[in-house]
Amino acid sequence: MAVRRSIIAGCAAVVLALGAAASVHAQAGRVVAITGTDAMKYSVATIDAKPGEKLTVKLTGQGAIPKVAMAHNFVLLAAKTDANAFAQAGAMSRPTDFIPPAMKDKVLAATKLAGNGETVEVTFDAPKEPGVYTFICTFPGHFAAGMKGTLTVK
Ligand SMILES: [Cu+2]
Repeated sequence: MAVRRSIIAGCAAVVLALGAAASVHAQAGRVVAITGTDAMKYSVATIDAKPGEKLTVKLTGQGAIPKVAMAHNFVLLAAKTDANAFAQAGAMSRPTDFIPPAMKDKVLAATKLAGNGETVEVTFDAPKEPGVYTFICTFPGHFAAGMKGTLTVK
């Protein structure tokens, strides 16, 4: 009985492992590679997507300034979100990677912070509703310096 149970458990583990590998591959979606620099700009500021399209944004920090003073993230905001208010509230939220806890419901997708030489990524489904969605870097001062872009769903 114990032997039979372990064989069944073993088979289940293999099936689970195969399933996980297959779904990781399927979940990557279209990759959008973006670089964030010390100039506080995204190398890609406009992204087009189909409604509901699966996307993986990979953001790489590139520069010479230490992470504590210069890091970047990619935060996609829900339609009609006040990006300026979000960035200002975010600037005071270092423990949550500058994403304001009170406005968390406005976040459609977000990466962690990438310092110089680091790459962070997030996989998400583009909104189903056609429109123009704003993405911003919430590191203090970066949105004000122009670190923003748009995801156009059409
Ligand atoms: Cu930034």
